[in-house]
Amino acid sequence: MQTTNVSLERWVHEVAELTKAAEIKLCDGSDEEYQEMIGLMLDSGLLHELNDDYENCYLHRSDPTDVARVEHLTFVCTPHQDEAGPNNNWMEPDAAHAKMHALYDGCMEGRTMYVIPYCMGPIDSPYARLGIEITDSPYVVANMKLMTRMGEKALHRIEQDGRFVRGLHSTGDLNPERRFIMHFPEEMMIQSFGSGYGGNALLGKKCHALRIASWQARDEGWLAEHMLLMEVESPEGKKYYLAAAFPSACGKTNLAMLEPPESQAGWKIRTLGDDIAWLHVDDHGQMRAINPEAGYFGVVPGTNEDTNRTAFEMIQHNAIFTNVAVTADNKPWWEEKNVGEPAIDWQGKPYKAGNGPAAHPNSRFTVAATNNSKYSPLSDDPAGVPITAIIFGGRRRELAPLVYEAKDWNHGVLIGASVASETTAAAIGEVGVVRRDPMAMKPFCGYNFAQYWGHWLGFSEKFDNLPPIYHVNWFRRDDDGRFLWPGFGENLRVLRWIIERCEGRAHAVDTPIGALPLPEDIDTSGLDLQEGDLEALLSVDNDKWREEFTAIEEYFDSFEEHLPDALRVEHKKVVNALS
Ligand code: GTP
Ligand code: SPV
Ligand code: MN
Repeated sequence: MQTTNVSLERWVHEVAELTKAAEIKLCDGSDEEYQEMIGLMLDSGLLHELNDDYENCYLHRSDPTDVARVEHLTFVCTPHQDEAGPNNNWMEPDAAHAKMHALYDGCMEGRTMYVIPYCMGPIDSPYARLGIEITDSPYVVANMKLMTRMGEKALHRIEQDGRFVRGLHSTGDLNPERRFIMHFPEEMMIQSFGSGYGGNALLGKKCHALRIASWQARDEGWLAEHMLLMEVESPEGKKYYLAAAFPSACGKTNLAMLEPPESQAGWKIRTLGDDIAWLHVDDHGQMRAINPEAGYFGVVPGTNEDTNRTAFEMIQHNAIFTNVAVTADNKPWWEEKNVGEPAIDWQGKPYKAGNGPAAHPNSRFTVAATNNSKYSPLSDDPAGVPITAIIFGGRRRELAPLVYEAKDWNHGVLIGASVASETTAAAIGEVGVVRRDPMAMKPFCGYNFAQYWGHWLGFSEKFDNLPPIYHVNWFRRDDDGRFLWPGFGENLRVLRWIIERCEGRAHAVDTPIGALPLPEDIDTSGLDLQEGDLEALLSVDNDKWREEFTAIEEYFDSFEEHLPDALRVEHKKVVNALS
């Protein structure tokens, strides 16, 4: 272990002593090292080769009890429970440290401990932040290589800056009874034990870039958000940058890589990020954003030529698949792939119809962002991109219209804070139940939501030219369960209305919840919508919204005296308008 950072050196040796690791390997992030990890995992059976048509692609089957994030085992550890808020599980830091210390004791005996330096954000960006993840998992090393700027350059910057987040991860024995994801924001520390899956184990992602970063962002005056970041270029060549927050498995990756349908000729989409954005207001008062990540850990099921051709092609080379099924000729397979038949399910058993889906509903791909044909080179711009509009959204089979616009920033914060969405397979627990998921950050905000909303509201006190805020819902259904809106590439039609509004050109009608387009304000050329679908998608039922606002108020009340007055004021304004 070679580093000039004395405190890093000391910490690594402390961890090695505690975990009794046989060997310490400092990762350099090279392609050779990546191939070495792949080789190790092929030998140990952690990875499986796939058909040669999928060049340099591999399959990993995680433990069947370890297939998604575990919100009930994820904690924010602060001296006072109020700091974590009712939105987080809380543990007192000393108790959490003691618990984790006991779990880590000897957990890497006879095994290699990998030390991964990584940079979240463009390596030379003032907005980027550094971290070190220590792990005993070669799967984590390989995934971190694809998803972050990892290795020598990151270590060099850590040695220059001195500040970095410390993350310690061990897969342990994968016993769900001994699984914890702990955050110590004041110590800039993450401790994860007992899971090898996604956001539980790839600590740069949700643990660092959202939970710890949101805490830092509050202190430093910026925002760390669960948002995709995309460029939309008009046929005239004008570029717009949208940041959109939807809950897990609610369409961020798909929107970020949107393929314009034939009817939308001349429009171009480029991806900056599919999951996380860090937003800052620059010296000129312009809100800008970077994507801290450098790769995608995306939902596989549902990906096909029609829904997302970009992603479909992107995962045919240099990808790691986790928990998909395979065909008889050893190609990865998943529900709605629309080609091939499953032979072996995600658990490695012969596939039988009636035994549930062949691929796990939360099966994922990992790829470097540069695999994406719509990758924007601006992803590496240290200054980030100027934000045209912020969009919130959720998965609501009822109520929420296709799109509406906030009256101003503070009303937009209320809209964000009021987001509710049906739960998905991205986290362990029941699927399809509506729960409140403010700003799509319920599982990811590293401190009390009440303070977080206060932080958002504070932007309108400090800055004048903040981007307008919108809400979208691609997931409205009729009584038979049919989606009213075709979604995917056709979502561009809605983005076009948003962009036209930002340009001051498009028409809208005021309603108590915000401004909506009329059906004729949305381009529906070439769409085969059923009679009345668009009207239903753009209708606001005041009675139902009054009920919704009662539920929102009850939720806000759970934050007691911490709730910002300005949010109550915004809530009251809408309630008055509704009655
Ligand atoms: P995380 O990675 O968990 O944060 O998810 P995400 O927000 O990136 O969601 P993603 O784009 O991966 O979509 C999740 C699921 O929703 C996939 O199965 C998609 O096929 C489906 N989906 C995405 N966009 C649309 C849409 O516009 N309409 C419909 N009906 N389904 C969609
Ligand atoms: C999410 O659940 O929002 C994800 C997947 O993006 S994970 O990395 O597992 O958190
Ligand atoms: Mn996500």
